[in-house]
Amino acid sequence: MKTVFCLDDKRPYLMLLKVAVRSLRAVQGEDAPCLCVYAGQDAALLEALDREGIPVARYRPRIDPAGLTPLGQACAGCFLKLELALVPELAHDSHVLYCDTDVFFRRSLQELFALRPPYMGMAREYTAPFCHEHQSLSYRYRGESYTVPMPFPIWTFSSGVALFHLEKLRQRELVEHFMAFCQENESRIGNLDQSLLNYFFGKRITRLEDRWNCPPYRQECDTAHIVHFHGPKPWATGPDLADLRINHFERMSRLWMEYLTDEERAEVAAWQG
Ligand SMILES: [Mn+2]
Repeated sequence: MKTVFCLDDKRPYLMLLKVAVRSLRAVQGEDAPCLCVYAGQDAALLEALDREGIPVARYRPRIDPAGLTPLGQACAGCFLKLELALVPELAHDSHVLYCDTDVFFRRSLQELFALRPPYMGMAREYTAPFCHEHQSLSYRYRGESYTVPMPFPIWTFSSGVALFHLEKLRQRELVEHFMAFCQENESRIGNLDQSLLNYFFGKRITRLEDRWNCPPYRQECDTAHIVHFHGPKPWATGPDLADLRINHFERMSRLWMEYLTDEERAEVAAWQG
């Protein structure tokens, strides 16, 4: 199964991606299949991906950033994962493991790769409560109107790691319906791509165990297979989100830094904040 990442032209995300792929290869072997779906136009960045040996699928998103809210536009890259079933380079992949670039692999993924969730598998997110102002959301597709009742509020699934059953999403125009839902409702939801997945797919999402997506600030992180720098990024030292730099954060940051060259470490040190 391919591990898929998405990237636009935000420079720090390239560094995150490099470590994600280096740690993937450390855990799964040098030939672990991966793909970077790239929505930008930066030749230097493409060169960097090439030097790193990361295969790239250049992709023009269906969800046009120009049609999004200001917050959506600022975070446009996060919506790319919603379109993986439409990426031509993945047309023959029945399942993929999508991961944010801010993850870091620590242990084998074999058990995760063996799972076959009916639609998608995602782990729980503990810091984002499930809440919404709407009883239902609607959208139009091919002249018809559809209503999506909001799922019963239990918890929110994190979109940082998602095992997508792409074949299922391509059946019965499900992904087309989802795109129509996203385009119409991005302005009505709270938490970007994650809310769109949670609200549209609701109970069709299969829960993954916490070890497949664990933030460093949770105590359980020590035994996680995939660490997700959800919240403060590994180089963070400033006051922003300082309350989440607890438990294993410092140690996981150090482990993350070990994947960098001296030059990269110097670059990262200048970001701080
Ligand atoms: Mn993330």
